[in-house]
Amino acid sequence: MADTTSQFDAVVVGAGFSGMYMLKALRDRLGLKVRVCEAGETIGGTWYWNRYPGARCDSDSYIYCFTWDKQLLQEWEWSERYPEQPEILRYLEHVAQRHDLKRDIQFDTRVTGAEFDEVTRLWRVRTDTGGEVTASFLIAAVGSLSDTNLPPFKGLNQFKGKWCHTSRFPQGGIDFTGKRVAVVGTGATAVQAIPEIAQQAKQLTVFQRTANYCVPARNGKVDPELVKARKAAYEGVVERIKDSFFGFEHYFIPKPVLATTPEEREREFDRMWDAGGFAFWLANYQDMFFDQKANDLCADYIKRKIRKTVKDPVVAEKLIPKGYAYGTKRQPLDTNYYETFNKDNVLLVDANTDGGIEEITATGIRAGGKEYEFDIIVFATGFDAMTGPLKALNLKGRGGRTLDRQWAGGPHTYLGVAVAGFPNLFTITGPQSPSVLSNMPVSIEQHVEWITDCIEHMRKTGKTTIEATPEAQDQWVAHVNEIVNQTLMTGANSWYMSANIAGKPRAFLPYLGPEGVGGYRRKCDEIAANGYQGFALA
Ligand code: NA7
Repeated sequence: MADTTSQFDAVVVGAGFSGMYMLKALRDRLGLKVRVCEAGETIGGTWYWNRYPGARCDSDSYIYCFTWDKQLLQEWEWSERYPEQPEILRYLEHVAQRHDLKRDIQFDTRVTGAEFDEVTRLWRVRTDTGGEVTASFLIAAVGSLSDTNLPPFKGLNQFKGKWCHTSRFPQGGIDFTGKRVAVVGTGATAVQAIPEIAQQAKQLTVFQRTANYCVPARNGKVDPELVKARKAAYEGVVERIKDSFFGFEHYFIPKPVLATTPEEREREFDRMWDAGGFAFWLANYQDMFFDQKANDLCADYIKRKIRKTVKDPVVAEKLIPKGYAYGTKRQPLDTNYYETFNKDNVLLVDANTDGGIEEITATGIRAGGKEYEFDIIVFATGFDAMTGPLKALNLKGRGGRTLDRQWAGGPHTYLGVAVAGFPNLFTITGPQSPSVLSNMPVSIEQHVEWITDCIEHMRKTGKTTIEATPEAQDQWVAHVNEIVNQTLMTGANSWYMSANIAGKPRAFLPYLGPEGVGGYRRKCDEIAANGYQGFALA
């Protein structure tokens, strides 16, 4: 689109699920003049960038979509239980076309900095295309997992083969046929990619730093009768996921696992295991998140499954998670992941038993003093989650303050949607909101609607700025930490705990509310109904 105007009511950064809906709501509901800046060449965000083999959503497709377009809920047909990356992109392209979104999105444009001008009360937003625009509101729709983490491995620049990160996979893919391939990392991404790459590669070597607890995805076609029944009752589905703990139709078993008989819990574990997906994680016995003994019972079930699936007992032992509680790292969903290690062309190099990566060499990787040769290295090393993409915006709030400085000890936000000292900035699914601990579209829609209502309220009441108070923010941060400190989550070196990246201050990034996304939604609505309690409006 032509960059002819420079003054907007709102600038939205990012055109994934959140940016697209934010544009729709502000433009078509409130009639605002909105500009969306998107670094990619088209819409999609996370789903534009993450095009590695096997990339697929881990939420069921019938709830991984926009629920505000009721007609589309009826019309759109997903091909499988979990939508694959190209299918999600097709869906989002369809939404963009249907709601004429692209005319307000400037593609191939990365926001490089933004400052709040305290005199004009406008945000001045700069981009890498050299442009500068101003806006009353700045809305970060940058995604929680969009800032690539490529660890500073020594020697990467001397590698003579091809390498890439899964979140910046080349368009058109990579042909692994006949190649010696390394995958570094065993998180949710690698668990999807490894079985796919192993089918093509001559030799695949997986470098594991921490073994993960994987549960079966059980992807496949959904029974047409079930699809029909869900469509007929979509309103109920939407109400339930909005009011649920994690934005799914999953509910904890309230009875403590420690109060069950071995037979009873084995039956329940089998049922969840057979259901596939996040059932084993999010519809398990609730005490497993709080009590190590309860957790051990769930973890033990998975360990037995791993030992049963992986034929070589030495490899199986390497794949058994150790040293942290089940469910405290993001649950990877497995489609032939463990089976892949039974293949003759697949080798597992485990940092704990074989030695960690020391260096990337001209011909491959040296780990544990041993040289491994590769044609291609795939880094599935994750993201600087949640705070990374916001810091990368180089924001300057009141008095030139920066997030880098304010968040030196970890994120400080109010509700995960606002930051004290940064007026008229909203962060969709920002740190300390349920975000990544929920089915993302549910949390995205909640934030977008709350922000839209807030801006509408400001316009009706003649307010020009809104800003979280430091007191409300401090209380929120304390509340977020107090709750998570009662769980086992803090014991894992997870990206939830900011522990995947050396030097990142250890802090829990999302919000694990006592009543989940439903309770968080009620809290946000109550704050709005009480005249935006904890915010200063001027
Ligand atoms: P993750 O879950 O952060 O996984 C990254 C993997 O890379 C994980 O196994 C890491 O080991 C490993 N890693 C990271 N840094 C290094 C270094 N320096 N050396 C060796 N290995 C390393 O990212 P994903 O992309 O898989 O998933 C991110 C989210 O995307 C996922 O949770 C879904 O929400 C979608 P570690 O476990 O930290 O020891």
